[in-house]
Amino acid sequence: MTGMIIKGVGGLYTVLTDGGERIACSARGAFRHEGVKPLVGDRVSLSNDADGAAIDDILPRRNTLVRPAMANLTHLFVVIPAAKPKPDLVTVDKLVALAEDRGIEPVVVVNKCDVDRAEADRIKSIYEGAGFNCFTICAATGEGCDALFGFFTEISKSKVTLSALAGASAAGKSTLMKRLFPTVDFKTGDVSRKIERGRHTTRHVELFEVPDAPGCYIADTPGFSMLDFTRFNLLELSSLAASFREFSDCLGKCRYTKCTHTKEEGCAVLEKVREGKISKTRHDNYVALYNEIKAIPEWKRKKEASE
Ligand SMILES: Nc1nc2c(ncn2[C@@H]2O[C@H](COP(=O)(O)OP(=O)(O)O)[C@@H](O)[C@H]2O)c(=O)[nH]1
Ligand SMILES: [Mg+2]
Ligand SMILES: [Zn+2]
Repeated sequence: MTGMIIKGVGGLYTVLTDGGERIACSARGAFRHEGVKPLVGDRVSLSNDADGAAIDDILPRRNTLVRPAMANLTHLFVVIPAAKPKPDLVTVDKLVALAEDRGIEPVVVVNKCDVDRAEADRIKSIYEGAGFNCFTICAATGEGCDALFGFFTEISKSKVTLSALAGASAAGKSTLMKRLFPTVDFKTGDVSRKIERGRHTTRHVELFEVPDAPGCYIADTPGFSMLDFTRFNLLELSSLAASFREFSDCLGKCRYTKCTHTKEEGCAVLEKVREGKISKTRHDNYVALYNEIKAIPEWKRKKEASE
């Protein structure tokens, strides 16, 4: 039997089998001797024996996140408030670049469009212009959410998708989760998780399937701020430009082979910025991130990467 781990607490896993059955199981496979732990999002093979069901093997992963501990993320929905709090697009572009770097499709959701519609539209045009799917919504009233929910259905039509919401505190992630899963009591979940966290310091991730979008799973990751995504050491300076998708046509066309695309003469990226074909905001944020990564001393980068 094969399936996907949708929940894991203290060595006990819930696997949703390809047949649609939920099975509680432990891990028995040889991977345990190699120090490999099954993660939420893992595709696994499992079987029954006298002791009950257990995971025999973990199928190859498409990617792994350490914090939150999960595997095989396909989409990262970056939630940006149009206002209250003021949107921080440098952080947004950091999340987007890190997702790109790991082969996770970033999708931009501009929330609170009721508070500042002009700003919501401005942000939308930046990200659509860069080549991303982008939605403007008001999670509080549900305005614009139908298009977003339609997108969930669309991406999950031919394959299982596994998404997470990321974004600044108070962007509206919890409000959106409640709209997606009106019957799930995330609040209760939060409380019990807090108690568990006090005891073991682990953070549990749980996957929920979107009603009306079979095969579309969203990770509930309470109380964490996408730590993997905000620690920047995981992205190399050399791969930053490739993580800005609208730069891709320019790469390799600059006058200098070692062009950093920040200020050089004859830079093909800067040329497109001047022509208005690449958003100045996105390029400014690229330069900000470039300088931020460059300022991390090598020893610190290595230390953080091994933590
Ligand atoms: N005006 C407005 N307020 C919203 C909207 N969505 C969420 N909020 C409010 O913004 C605050 C933060 O929302 P929350 O979902 O907790 O954000 P989170 O920290 O990203 O989970 C709450 O007071 C929400 O009621 C929206 O679309 N419009
Ligand atoms: Mg929240
Ligand atoms: Zn260049």
